[in-house]
Amino acid sequence: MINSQHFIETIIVIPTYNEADNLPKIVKEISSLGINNIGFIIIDDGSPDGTGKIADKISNEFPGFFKVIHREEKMGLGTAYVEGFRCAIESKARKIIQMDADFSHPPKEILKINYLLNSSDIVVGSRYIDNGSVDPNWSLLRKSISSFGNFGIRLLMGLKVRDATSGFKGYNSHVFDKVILSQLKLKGFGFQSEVAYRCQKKQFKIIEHPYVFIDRKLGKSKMSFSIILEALYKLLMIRISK
Ligand SMILES: Nc1nc2c(ncn2[C@@H]2O[C@H](COP(=O)(O)OP(=O)(O)OP(=O)(O)O)[C@@H](O)[C@H]2O)c(=O)[nH]1
Ligand SMILES: [Mg+2]
Repeated sequence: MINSQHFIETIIVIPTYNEADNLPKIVKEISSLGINNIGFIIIDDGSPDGTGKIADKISNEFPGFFKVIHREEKMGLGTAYVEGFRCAIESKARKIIQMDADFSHPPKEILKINYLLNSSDIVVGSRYIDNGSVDPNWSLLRKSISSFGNFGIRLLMGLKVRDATSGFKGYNSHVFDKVILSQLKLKGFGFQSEVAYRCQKKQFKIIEHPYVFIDRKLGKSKMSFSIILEALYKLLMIRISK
């Protein structure tokens, strides 16, 4: 249900593709954190497992702002976020928090991210600062892929943020007055770093907040060296284009 009379302090933006089991649970857990005037935007890409229908059902029962954007087919994380952010800005939310649906980004950290947004422009959930880490159960190979990707992207893009590929971030909505959504190019994994790069160029105040990334319990990870190499190449093109 969309209740435009609600003042929205914080909107949680979640892209979904086949998250039927996770979505109801994560919305419930976030709602129980006690954040005032919280809203949700779900961007579902025609998930074959029916996530879109489940999102509609939650929306009908939710007592505040809950918008579901349905897209016909899988079009990538980056374009889903761009649509979600656009909708969040239209709804005049003051703060926008992006996260995955699969519990890799622990919902309880939203409380701190939301709070830190009172004294910063952007908060980056970070696995690579003290008290943050990747999933302790990851294999050495998966850890190496993640840290190689992060190190390579930081170097390539000159990024100061320690977790350059984080998908767990909060923004004060005024950030998008300067970071222009229509200019964001990357559709996949590289999107997170492209946003970090464009935010750094606009000299926003960025705080990193540590969290422990937990691997999805359901489904198999798609991450690989080839995905990272593709992101590195596309990010390089962005860096040398201006
Ligand atoms: N709308 C939309 N959502 C997507 C798309 N691809 C992934 N997602 C969602 O974006 C979030 C992050 O995607 P994941 O599949 O968890 O990506 P990941 O964490 O790099 O990979 P895993 O290790 O498999 O978890 C999840 O909530 C997904 O459901 C897409 O093409 N469209
Ligand atoms: Mg995931």
